[in-house]
Amino acid sequence: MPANLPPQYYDAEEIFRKAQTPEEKIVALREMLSIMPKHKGTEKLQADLKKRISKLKEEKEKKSKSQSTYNPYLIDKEGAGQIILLGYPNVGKSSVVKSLSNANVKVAKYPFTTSLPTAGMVPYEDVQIQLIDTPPLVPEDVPGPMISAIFNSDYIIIVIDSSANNCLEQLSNTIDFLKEKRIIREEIPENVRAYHQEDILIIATKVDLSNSSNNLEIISEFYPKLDIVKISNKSGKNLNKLPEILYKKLNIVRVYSKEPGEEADYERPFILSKGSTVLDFARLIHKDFVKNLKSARIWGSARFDGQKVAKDHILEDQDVVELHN
Ligand SMILES: Nc1nc2c(ncn2[C@@H]2O[C@H](COP(=O)(O)OP(=O)(O)OP(=O)(O)O)[C@@H](O)[C@H]2O)c(=O)[nH]1
Ligand SMILES: [Mg+2]
Repeated sequence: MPANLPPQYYDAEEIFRKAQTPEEKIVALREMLSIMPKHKGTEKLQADLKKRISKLKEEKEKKSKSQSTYNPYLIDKEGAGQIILLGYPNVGKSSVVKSLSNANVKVAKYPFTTSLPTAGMVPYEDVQIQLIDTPPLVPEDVPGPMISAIFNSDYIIIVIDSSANNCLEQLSNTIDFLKEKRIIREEIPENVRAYHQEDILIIATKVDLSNSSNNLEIISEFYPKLDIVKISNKSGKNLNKLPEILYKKLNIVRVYSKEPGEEADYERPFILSKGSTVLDFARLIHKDFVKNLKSARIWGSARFDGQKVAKDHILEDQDVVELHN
């Protein structure tokens, strides 16, 4: 069957050919994969692209392990997922991390307070989400290691100060910067997409101040489809909604394991990306499980509790799974 690839695919292929670093190559290959129509005729090509992506990722990991150069912008992942906050100076990034976690971050009236990324852990139900506070993003002057840190995160949030006169500019310049670095692709505002996420979340801070509602009206006229959470670190407005929003944006599911004849282990959920199957879960537990896996029983998303399901059954958030081999 012919592949019938659209012209955008060849554009992405051209970018791939010109790519210099493994990161750039991975972004281009991912783009090729997402543009490619998914049918029988492209199955082989899809598999080939996926293989090339995972090989590049392995190379990248090996390289970063062997390299003794330490990147202080890169924070090891912890918890259910890593979310990075990006935005102009003084917009309230550190305040958000301080409001939601125990992290000891510095908040101050003057800009350029934060000089290196710092992580805070945000509790949500039975998981912790890693939220990264970053130094202010000045589009013309972002250090390379910071860009690696953005690529490395699982989700990006843009923080804007809704009370500032340049509020719209803060947003559009940050979006433009992310587009230029190919961290976000496709046209904005029609459909904002990042290479590794479905959408971008905007946190608008300082809604307790007077200019805020006017500015936010202007922003929603320019960007009618953007997902904006309006908060105040001062009054606390909408802060309580954030942990759940962060969790949902990570696009993950929690799965609890259960041994036959025993209670499920609710203490330690396993984290999988949405759409993962019983087999993916088995892979996470132990490689021997994958080899010998025959079936599984599920409590939660199955039609009835303890239902026997096949290896390719897709898991839902908070499923309890018992593997049989
Ligand atoms: N009124 C009000 N002030 C806020 C709010 N959020 C943050 N601030 C204030 O804004 C100033 C800057 O806050 P930070 O959290 O340090 O901002 P930042 O984005 O981390 O700044 P840099 O580290 O310089 O990039 C501080 O004086 C905060 O108290 C808010 O929601 N309302
Ligand atoms: Mg700061």
